[in-house]
Amino acid sequence: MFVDLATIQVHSGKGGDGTVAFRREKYVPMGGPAGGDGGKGGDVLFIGNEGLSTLIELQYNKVLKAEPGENGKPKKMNGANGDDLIIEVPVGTTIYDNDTDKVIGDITEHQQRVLVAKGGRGGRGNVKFTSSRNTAPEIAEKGEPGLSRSIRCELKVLADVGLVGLPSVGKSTLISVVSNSRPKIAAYHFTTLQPNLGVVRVEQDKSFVMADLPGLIEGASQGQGLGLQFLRHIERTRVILHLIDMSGSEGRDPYQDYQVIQNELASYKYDLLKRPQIIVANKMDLPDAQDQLELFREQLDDDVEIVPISAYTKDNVQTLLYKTMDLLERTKRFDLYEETDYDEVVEYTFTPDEEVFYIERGDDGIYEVKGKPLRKIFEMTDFTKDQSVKRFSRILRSLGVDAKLRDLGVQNGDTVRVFDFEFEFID
Ligand SMILES: Nc1nc2c(ncn2[C@@H]2O[C@H](COP(=O)(O)OP(=O)(O)OP(=O)(O)O)[C@@H](O)[C@H]2O)c(=O)[nH]1
Ligand SMILES: [Mg+2]
Repeated sequence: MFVDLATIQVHSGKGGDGTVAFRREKYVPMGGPAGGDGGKGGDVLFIGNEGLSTLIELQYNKVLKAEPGENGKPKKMNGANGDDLIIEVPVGTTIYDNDTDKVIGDITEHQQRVLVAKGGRGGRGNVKFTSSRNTAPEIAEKGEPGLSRSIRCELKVLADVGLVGLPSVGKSTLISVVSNSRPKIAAYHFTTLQPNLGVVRVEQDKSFVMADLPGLIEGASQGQGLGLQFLRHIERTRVILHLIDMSGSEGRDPYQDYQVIQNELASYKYDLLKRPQIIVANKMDLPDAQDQLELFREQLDDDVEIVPISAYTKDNVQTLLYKTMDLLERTKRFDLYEETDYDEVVEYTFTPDEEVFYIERGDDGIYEVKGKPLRKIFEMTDFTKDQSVKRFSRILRSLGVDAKLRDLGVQNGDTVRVFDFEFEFID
């Protein structure tokens, strides 16, 4: 089954906790501190794989976690780093932050990597807290917590040329006669329900990738039918071949058909009319086609080239391919996303200009010390160890928390809250 949209929850690994340990060996009278550091938590990464063509795997795995780092060990041994979580996606997948709708990365190459959540740093073991003042520290940090993010993946097929048109105009027939692609062809509408890609070899060393897309209908850009899903796949194509059934079969009016599709391309979020286009007048082997084509030429006032063909008899198809190749060569590559579509945060740790802490007064009148950077220091403190708690107090003092509280009128013995913990303020 073809799936081109998936929303998942990812978690990077928590860092391993640092350890408090001391050497206890024979013949070593006073063993020094020997607690190792925790290992780093695993990152969450996406990687492009050209062998994949659907996001179906992600539909069945909604929550994905990288491994936590291992805790530090005695004898100065550090914990092992947690394994990264590497999520393979087809080339052409855009990765969004589902909460902000910003693009985190766009995978357009095989093996391209996008980091979405860095694993937590390992906590330091007591070896690292040894100093001349404290030669036997009972202090170790806990590992830094991992990150959780809601991620949306959208697959937008990578093709140079996209076949666009109403249902049954002959898109699949055309790709089947010019490429290695063999999609289903039938007289009923919506025969094609997923994009088919084919390589078109024009000359010995000239080829391009063509995408046969599901038929569009009026209102597609507003989500009519499966419209938006289909339009998404036109986004990356550089040249559009707009197919029209010039025989006017099924009582259709070719010029009206043309306008319906042009309207949908114009109303889509990226103005798809900016893409260079060739109008392919198909089914020219049918009786009324020649007359209809003349009428069409009179009605059309856009400056777009019209190439009449019959996909069925292959008449003039080679000319169409040369003209398409020529247009492709004159069309620059473009970036699908603008800078403003991208997530500004490059690495998901602290934003440098963020205030380390701030103080608010709670509903009960108690002062509360908060702040994301401080939160991390708090979460990495082992409050079951006296020396760790003391160290945390020292950090608060050096950051200026005590001074600020004093300025606010907090007195000795008053209660102060730091996240979930209540402390007695002692000057
Ligand atoms: N006479 C004639 N019939 C054609 C030609 N091209 C396609 N057809 C017929 O038109 C019908 C629809 O062709 P498809 O290639 O399936 O059309 P499509 O545009 O892919 O249709 P959807 O996938 O439903 O959007 C089939 O019965 C084809 O045999 C042509 O050049 N001449
Ligand atoms: Mg088709």
